[in-house]
Amino acid sequence: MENMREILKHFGIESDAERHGNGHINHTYLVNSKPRVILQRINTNVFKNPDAVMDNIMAVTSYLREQIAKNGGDPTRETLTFLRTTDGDSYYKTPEGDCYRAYYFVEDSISLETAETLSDFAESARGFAKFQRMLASFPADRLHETIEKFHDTTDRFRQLEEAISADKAGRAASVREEIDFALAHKKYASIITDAIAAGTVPLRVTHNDTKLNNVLLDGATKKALCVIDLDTVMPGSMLYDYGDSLRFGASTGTEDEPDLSKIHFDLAKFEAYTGAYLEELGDSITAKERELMPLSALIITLEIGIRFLADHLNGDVYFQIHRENHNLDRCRTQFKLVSEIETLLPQMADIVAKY
Ligand code: ADP
Ligand code: GN1
Ligand code: MG
Repeated sequence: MENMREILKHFGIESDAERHGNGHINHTYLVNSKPRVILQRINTNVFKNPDAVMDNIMAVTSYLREQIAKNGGDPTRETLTFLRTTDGDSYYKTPEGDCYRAYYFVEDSISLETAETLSDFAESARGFAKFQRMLASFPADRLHETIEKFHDTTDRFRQLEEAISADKAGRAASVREEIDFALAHKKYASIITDAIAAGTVPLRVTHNDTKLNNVLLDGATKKALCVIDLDTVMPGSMLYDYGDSLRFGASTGTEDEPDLSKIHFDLAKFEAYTGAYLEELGDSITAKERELMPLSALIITLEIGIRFLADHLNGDVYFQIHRENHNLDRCRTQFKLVSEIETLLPQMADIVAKY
């Protein structure tokens, strides 16, 4: 990729790069330099203010570096290390306005798309919980809100309703069943945001995109190593982080599985994640947060489901798609999970109470 060679020169690197990873938002490349590097084009349609994104990331990673060193860890493997451009900037903007950043590839690590074993999934819980703990004393008002109302489920419903009325891609009539499902579950939307407003659930510095593939495990020990994909680190509720991990990792299938008979919410995975998460967080979690843990998995799964549905209605302008009706398939797995979680809530509450 000639274009990538030119861009890499601005980071002082002479090398090739190839596409890498399964993210839905940024364009990620693995660079064959020594040491290897990740080059990423920031999706500026999603992140309208790349300066704010990079300012957050540089502040958070340098804070984490200090914390990790203080705890006797290895900052070069346990957080991301960004390269400066030859002009000393945290990202490079091409004459066409594309924004690229570069950071070291963490060697001998793995990034999972599905939780194959309970212990790998429990490790991911430890990774995200530790991340939250390390950032507990980070000054939250230092952070920019990189995407406004990112986890405001009520506002996500407003956006869905806008997409239904606009019907830009002419698809609304064909997804009546999914639209009806979404609207029938709207009652859940404001539970976490209301608790934040009432002060019973605290705002913390959270990751906000805690999919399994956003935490690296050590390839040799399989222990949680490094939390990545830091674009959405902002003040938020830990409930969205906790719930989002379960949405993705406690499903028995992939997020875009077209065969819904393969999609179930796995209580054993729920327990593995919950036990490890609570153990790692210790007593820093409040009673209200604990109480809302089971519902949080439902609420975030509903939220992401309606975002996929809204994007399908808008003509697939937000999430990268790789086939026809990809966002609709993604929406359907989420709604299947919502239905199952709804019936499992009492059992999930019993599990939370055990830890
Ligand atoms: P996106 O925002 O598109 O999800 P990510 O930052 O999550 O982009 O990167 C996409 C994928 O690339 C990750 O899921 C992971 O598999 C891989 N990856 C990203 N950064 C690193 C890194 N520093 N070391 C190893 N793998 C990485
Ligand atoms: C996107 O970038 P990626 O693939 O890690 C999205 C998340 C969704 C997720 C669904 C900035 O995450 O909010 O939960 O897809 N990120 C953004 O898979 O919108
Ligand atoms: Mg990612």
